Amino acid sequence: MNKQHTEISKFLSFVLRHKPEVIGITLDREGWVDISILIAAAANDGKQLDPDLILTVVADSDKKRFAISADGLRIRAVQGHSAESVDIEFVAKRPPKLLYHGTATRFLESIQVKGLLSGSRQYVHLSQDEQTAIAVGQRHGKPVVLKIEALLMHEQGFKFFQSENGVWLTEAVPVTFIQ
Ligand code: HQG
Repeated sequence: MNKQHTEISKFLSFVLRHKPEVIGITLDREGWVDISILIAAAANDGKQLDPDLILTVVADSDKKRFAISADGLRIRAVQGHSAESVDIEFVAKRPPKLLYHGTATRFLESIQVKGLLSGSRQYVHLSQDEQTAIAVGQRHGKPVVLKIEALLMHEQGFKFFQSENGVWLTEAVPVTFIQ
């Protein structure tokens, strides 16, 4: 991804996950917006996008952050939302025995007391492998990887979901399930 594409990806993450109202668009409950509406709204905000550019950024996104609807007309972020208007109906899924959460060492003390909380996002994000979790944790500081007893949680009634790009989601993780 070149610099221009990374900038567009960040812009799309911002408006499609967090603050659609900043450019005057609304997302439906499943997080979708018409690509043509997005382009027009972005133009009013001084951001020049076009359909090809958007499709390129979506295709090149390392984490597959975005999806295009089957008819090619709409776009959404597949996970990571904080916007309250969005409530994607993820299908509950049985997780593997262990999932991983990458965080920074400075958060450990609080996590040991409160467990993992979703904060401003709708879900706690969990990774399928330790390598991915390290990269996630590094964004916040000195990384540390927590092992989560996901299957045990699932067996005790906690719901797990997996977004289209493989990220596992759950509402919160109580301390007892964190190794
Ligand atoms: C921490 C990226 C103190 C939590 C990644 C994390 C991911 C607590 C931070 C996705 C806590 C929230 C999400 C507690 C949790 N006390 N700190 N009780 N409970 N935390 O960015 O998981 O590149 O909202 O450990 O790849 O880091 O944006 O969540 O460190 O999939 O596509 O609070 O974002 O994807 O930080 O990352 P975030 P995250 P994208």
